[in-house]
Amino acid sequence: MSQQLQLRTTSPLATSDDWWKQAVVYQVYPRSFADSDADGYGDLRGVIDHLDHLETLGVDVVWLSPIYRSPQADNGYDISDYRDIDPLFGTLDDFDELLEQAHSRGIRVVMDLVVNHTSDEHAWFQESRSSLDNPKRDWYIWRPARPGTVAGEPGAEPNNWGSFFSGPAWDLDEATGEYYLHLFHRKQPDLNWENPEVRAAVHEMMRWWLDRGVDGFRMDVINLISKVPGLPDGEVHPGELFGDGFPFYAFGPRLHEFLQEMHREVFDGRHGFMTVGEAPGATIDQARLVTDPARRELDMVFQFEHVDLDHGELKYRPVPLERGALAASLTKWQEGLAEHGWNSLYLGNHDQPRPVSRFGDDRDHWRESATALATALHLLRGTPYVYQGEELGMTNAPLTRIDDYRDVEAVNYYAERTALGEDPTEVLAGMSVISRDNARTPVQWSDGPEAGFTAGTPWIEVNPNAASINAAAQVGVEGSVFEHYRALIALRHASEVIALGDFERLDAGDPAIFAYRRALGEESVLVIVNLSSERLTPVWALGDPVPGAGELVLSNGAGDGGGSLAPWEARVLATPGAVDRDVAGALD
Ligand code: ISL
Repeated sequence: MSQQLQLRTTSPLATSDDWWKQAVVYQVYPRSFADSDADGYGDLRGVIDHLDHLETLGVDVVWLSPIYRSPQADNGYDISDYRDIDPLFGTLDDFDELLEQAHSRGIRVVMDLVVNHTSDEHAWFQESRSSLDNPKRDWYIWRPARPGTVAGEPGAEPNNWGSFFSGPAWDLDEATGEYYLHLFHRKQPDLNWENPEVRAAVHEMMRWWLDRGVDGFRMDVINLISKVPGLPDGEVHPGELFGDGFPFYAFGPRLHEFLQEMHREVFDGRHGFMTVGEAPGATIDQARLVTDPARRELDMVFQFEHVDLDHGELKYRPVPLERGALAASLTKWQEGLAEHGWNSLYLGNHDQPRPVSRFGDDRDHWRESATALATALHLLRGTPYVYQGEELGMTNAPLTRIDDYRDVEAVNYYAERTALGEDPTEVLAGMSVISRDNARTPVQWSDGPEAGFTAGTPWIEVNPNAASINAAAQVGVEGSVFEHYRALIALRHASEVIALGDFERLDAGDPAIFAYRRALGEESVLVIVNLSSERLTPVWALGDPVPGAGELVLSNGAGDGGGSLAPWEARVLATPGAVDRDVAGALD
C-alpha cells in the first residue's frame, strides 16, 4: 500500500488485507468524467479537479476505466501500450499526480486491466502478424482457413464463433493468409494465454503498475482468457448469425491455474491491494471458486445475472423485468456467496444502462427510485460500486437516431440488423433502452453549458436533463440523491454489521418489497425497500417494525413512516450497537 495513503475509516478492517470488505468503489470512465482542456474528452486533470467530489461522497477507491495508449476502437479497451497514458487523457506525470492526490485523500486507485486482448496496434501484435515464424506469432491465436475452404471465402473462418460486436470472431490477415481470433472488435486480437511468455509479460506489466503505487486491478473479461483446445464450433441460437463460442472460451480449462499463477507472480508478498474480475456469465459455483480466499485467485467478481434479466432473445431486444426479479437475483447471490467468496455489488457501469431508468421509475418517481435502489444495494454483504453519475441519479439518454450512438457494439449491431432487413425503428427502440452509450454521456456537474463537463464540444451529447439533474443542485442539499449515497457510504463505514454481517431475506409478502436483515452477533440492521411504483403493505404492520429491529437510522424520505410503504420508500433500522454514530455522523 502506498505510504501516502491516509486512511479515513478507523475500523480494524480498514488496516487489514480485507479492507475492501468495508470499502466503496467509484468507477470513473475518464472519457466522460470531466474535460480540463476543452477538447471534448474527459481527462486525468479533469479527474484531479473533481477528487473533492469523490472525497465528499466518501468513497474509498476509484477504479479508472482504461487510460493507456489506445487507438480508441473500443474507447480504450483496445490497448496499444500498457505502460503509457494516451495523450487523450494526459501523461504519466498527470497520472502520478492523480495517484498522489487521491492517496492524500485516503482514496486508493485501481486500474482497468485489459489482457484478454490487446489493440491490433500493440507492438506485440504487429510483430506477431509480421510472419508465420515470428517469435511472437504464438502470442495471439492464429489459425488457417477451415479445412476444405479457401481463405477469404465466406465460411472459411476456423470456426463459427461470432464476435460480441457483431460479425465473425475471426479476421483474415492477408500478409500470412491466416485468421486471428478476436472475441470483440477486429482491432482487439485475443492474446494466447496458453503461451507462458504472454503470461510472464502480463505479470511483469502488472508489477510495474503496482510498484508505481497503484492499489489493484479491475480485470476485463478475465474469465475468457482460457479457451478450450480445438476451439470447437458453437451452437447457432435462434436469431443469431454465428455460433455461440461462450461455452468454449468462458471459464475455460486453465482459468483457475492462470489466476493462481497470476496471484503468485504478481500479488504474493504485497498488502493493501484489491482485485475484481469481470466475469460475464459467471455462475455462483464459478464465482465461489474464483473468490474463495483460500484459492488465492481474485478478491471478487462482477457477475452478470441481474444485468441480464431484461435481455430477450438478443441483448438489444429487451423484455420487461418481472416483478421482484432484481431482489430475487440479488438474494440468490447473497445466499450463494454467504460462506465462500465475496460479492461485488453494482447496478450500473460503463457497459450498462442507467439503473434509475432500467430498474427504477425515472419518470414519476425519479429521486425516490434512485435512492431506493441505492439503499437496497449498498447495505448488502459485499463491496458496493458507484458508477460515475449514479450518485446524482443520472438517467438514460434520449438516444433516438443512429447518429446519437458512439459505441461500436451498438453501431455494428444496428448495421447487422438493418442489413438483415429488420425495421430500423424497431432496432433503435431496443437499442435505446439497453445501449452502453446510456452510461457514457458526460457527467452532469452543473446546469451550465455542456453541464460543466467541457468548455468545448463533447464527444457525445450531454443529456438535456442536466438542467435539473446535476452535482451543483445536489451536493450538500438535504434529501438529494447525492446526499443519500453519501449517507449510505457513511453507514457502511460505521457498521461492521453491514460490512461483515450475515444476510437473511425476509418474506414481506409482495416480491416487490425487498426486505432483509443483516446480523452480526447481537446487533442487526433491517432494510426494507419498496421496489415498485405502488403503495405496498408488508405482511407485518410497518407501524410496529419487525420485532427487535431497532431504531430508524436512515430513510429516503419517500414515505410517511406509517404502516404501509409509499412507492419506492426505503427504511433502514438498526439495533443500538450496530452503527457507530461517531463514525457515521449525521446520516440524514
Ligand atoms: O455488457 C456486455 C455483455 O452484454 C458487453 O457489452 C461487454 O462487452 C462485456 O461485458 C465485456 O465488457 C468488457 O470488455 C469489452 C469492453 O467493450 C467493455 O467495455 C468491457 O467492460 C471488451 O474489452
